[in-house]
Amino acid sequence: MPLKLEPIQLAFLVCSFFIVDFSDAYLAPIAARLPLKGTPSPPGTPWPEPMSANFSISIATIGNRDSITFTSNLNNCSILNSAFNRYSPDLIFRDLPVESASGYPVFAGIEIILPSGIENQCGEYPRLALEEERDTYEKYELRVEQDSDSTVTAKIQAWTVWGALRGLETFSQLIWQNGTSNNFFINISQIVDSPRYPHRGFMIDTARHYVDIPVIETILEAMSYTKLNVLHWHIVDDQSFPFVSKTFPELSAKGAYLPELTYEPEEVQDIINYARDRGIRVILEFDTPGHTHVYRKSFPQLLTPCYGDGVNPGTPSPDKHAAYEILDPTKEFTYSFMKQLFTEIKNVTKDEFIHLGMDEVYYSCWQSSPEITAFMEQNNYTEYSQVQEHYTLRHLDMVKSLGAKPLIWHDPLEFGVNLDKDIVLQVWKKNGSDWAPYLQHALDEGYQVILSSPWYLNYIAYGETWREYYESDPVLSLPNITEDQEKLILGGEACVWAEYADPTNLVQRVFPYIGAIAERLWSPISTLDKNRTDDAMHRLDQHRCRLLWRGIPAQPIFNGYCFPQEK
Ligand code: CP6
Repeated sequence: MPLKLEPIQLAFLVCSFFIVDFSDAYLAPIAARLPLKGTPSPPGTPWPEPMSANFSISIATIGNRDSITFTSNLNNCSILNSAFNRYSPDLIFRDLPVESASGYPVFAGIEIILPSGIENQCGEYPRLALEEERDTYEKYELRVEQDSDSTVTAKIQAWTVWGALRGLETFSQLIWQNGTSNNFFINISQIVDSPRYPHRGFMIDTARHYVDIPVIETILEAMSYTKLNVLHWHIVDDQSFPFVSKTFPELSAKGAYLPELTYEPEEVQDIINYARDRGIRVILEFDTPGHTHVYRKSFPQLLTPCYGDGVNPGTPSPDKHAAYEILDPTKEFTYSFMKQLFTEIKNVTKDEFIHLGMDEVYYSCWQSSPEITAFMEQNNYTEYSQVQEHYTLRHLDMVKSLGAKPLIWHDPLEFGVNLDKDIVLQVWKKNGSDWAPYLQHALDEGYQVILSSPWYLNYIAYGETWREYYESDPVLSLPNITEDQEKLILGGEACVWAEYADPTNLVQRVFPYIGAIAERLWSPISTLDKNRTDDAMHRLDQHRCRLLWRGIPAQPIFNGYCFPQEK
């Protein structure tokens, strides 16, 4: 059967040579957004942009709702089976009846091809790919091709189950609906894809506001639509302690906002497993020695007592923020308590990394304390940074002795604390809008880094703020970066500090803007070539509509509407 063109395909074919006025019937959503800069993307364009993709204008029709069938040479793999259930007719077609369009080859299913002998991966958790694995860990090749019997099949070849999941997501994005008809199509295409960075994360903060578990699951599901692979869970902070520790139940009994607003260890593990099914790691953060005010409610002896006005002796307007929120580094009790707590955390988490915080250690309370002064004299310390170093190094050693890899915010480096080079630093600071010197500093000192400074999603502003996220590039922003330093960049994380975010606005705040960051971390640097941000706008807009299609309440990024059948 010859391959035919739909008018919309023709429009895009012609468009690559001439500027054409798109027909409203096929391109209503895009037309409603005109005039826009950049080149509109054909329907079925995936986000984030693959490393390499070749889309033919030849298309196949989807026969009916049950045409999306899966086969694999890896049998009984629960991770794959759960993915086959997720990429369901409901996800792809919502509740629409699907009708075969006559005159086209018919789509006949998806085949997953994995290397033999990797069955054990189906019982594992995703992890940070080792340097030598980076080219294959999440790589997939996706071919939509016409077979000899003239049906069309999709073949996904991958090297790990995680790569197969990425390929399935891309596959699901290739299917497009022809206008408001019940005809769905997929283009003949070849895609070879692998991420630029192995760590592509999102940080949630469940201490400033509690986030119910279904909302966390929605976030994880939507993260998988954009190939993000790390949930960094900033689970406790000054304001509340929602994690239920079996060793120290008083922490949440007194520190959670309400007894119901907590996460049992079993619930944390359920979330870890939910994430695992989507190829997402969960890294738990228990922030110390700062941001620990909440421990005062149950274990006040853990905190450094502040003197005078509670902060600085003789200071007329105390900075209440700094009062009673830094652990007491002079007491053995602090270290033995933390060892017990982190032993429990190590047993709950499945990831080799634990985030230890270490950010924003204010010295004012220590400065007010005669015990700290005596401790410094005893140890021959002349700087408060040496007190910070004392706590930091003991805590890092303890967590390493439990078999975990520490990840911390980069503050200790900025305060001159000497750290081992096996510590991964997360760079969050910026000076005005200038963050590159902080990243360069960490690289100059030889640390592996995760970048967050340009990617705070907690700000709201009138305008196209996603463009700045999109154009913030860890490599292009550092004019003096060396090749060896480039290898130290593991990736990045978007963060929502949740003082002003809770389940009423969190998902909308994050999606689809986080897509801009996800593409920066997944796709080749060529997505930053001249005017490509304008092109990306069309694709991100399409991705936002896809999120709505799948039930994620993603914010608009510009004027217009998504589905003719809705508005
Ligand atoms: N909470 C914790 C925060 C912040 C940090 N740690 C933070 C403060 C200001 C900005 C960004 C983040 N709210 N625990 C710093 C990592 Cl602008």
